[in-house]
Amino acid sequence: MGSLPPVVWSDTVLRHVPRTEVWVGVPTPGTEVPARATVLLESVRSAGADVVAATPHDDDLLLRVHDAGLVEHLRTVAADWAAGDYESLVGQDRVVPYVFPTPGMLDGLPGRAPAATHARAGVWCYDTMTLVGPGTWEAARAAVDVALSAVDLVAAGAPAAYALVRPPGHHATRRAFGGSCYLNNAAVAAEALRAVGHERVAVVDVDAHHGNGTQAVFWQRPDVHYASLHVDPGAGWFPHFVGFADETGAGAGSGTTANEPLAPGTGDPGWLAALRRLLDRVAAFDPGAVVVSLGVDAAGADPESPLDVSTDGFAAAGELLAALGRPTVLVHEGGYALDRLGPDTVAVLQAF
Ligand code: SP5
Ligand code: ZN
Repeated sequence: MGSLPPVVWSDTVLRHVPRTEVWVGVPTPGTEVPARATVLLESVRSAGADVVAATPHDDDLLLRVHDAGLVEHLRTVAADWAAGDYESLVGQDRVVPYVFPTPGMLDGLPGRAPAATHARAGVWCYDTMTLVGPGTWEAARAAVDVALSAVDLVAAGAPAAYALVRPPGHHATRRAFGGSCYLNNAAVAAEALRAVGHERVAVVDVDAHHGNGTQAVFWQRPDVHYASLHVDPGAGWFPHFVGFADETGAGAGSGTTANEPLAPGTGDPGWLAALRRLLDRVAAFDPGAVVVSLGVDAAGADPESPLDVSTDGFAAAGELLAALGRPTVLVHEGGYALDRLGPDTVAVLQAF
């Protein structure tokens, strides 16, 4: 049992309460709950980690990743929804989209900024599962501060630091949120590592789902390598449309994306073999620093993924990630089995 890297924390991440998510038209209980973070905090404390408070950071790095319109929308839409009085009109206090101005809807026409808040709700969002409520913006923005504070620790010489955050980020694209994610914490951390002088940065995404947002942000970037192993979207799993093995980047970023889609049911041997293949590519890229998108929803017990990774498997993954030998910022992503979150996350962190 080694000691853990420093853990960065902010109470404000607890303020996002999804309550329900609309899936196939039905409000189902949200799984990305505040208790995830409190369970993780208790687990890392019990394992002896130093927990340090996040410090505020301005929007400069956030705006390298996200369109200012998305940021402004998230900052204001909950208050606008409350003022629109949807709660008394229809009993809904969460921002829920009902129409999406997709390329197919506009079909080349010049779409206008909508007058109604319930129409605006679909402009910056791509699913019906990622609702905005009171506190969502505050929590999502705090998560970015936590990730940036973890980068600060590594920039100051720590070999690794863990950003204990929620809501997660890797499904958030430059101009759209979804998949329980609002702001892409890991992508902002990668930009921050670039900004402190690392010429090449790798993002290794071990969450059970493909990080379509992070891949999209860095798709054409030669300086940031995105590598992910995840349940095969071609087998019917979120994010469905992307995350396939033949997606390897474009333009100047050709060859700086790598995906290892895995069959549902894949356990430790297949998962770790895929991680080794990805890490060989990352080592050849020779990054100055690494961001790990640390989702632990590949756990066998997880309600959101059909992968079957054990706590020993996560410990082995931690050893492989640490063996890259690069300064590493670990940013929490998914993991929804509350009894597995702590042990699996600590198992990864102990290797550092
Ligand atoms: C960060 C992360 O792990 N996001 C996962 C988002 C996956 N969401 C897809 C959900 C598909 C339907 N799930 C049914 C559960 C209903 N509560
Ligand atoms: Zn996930």
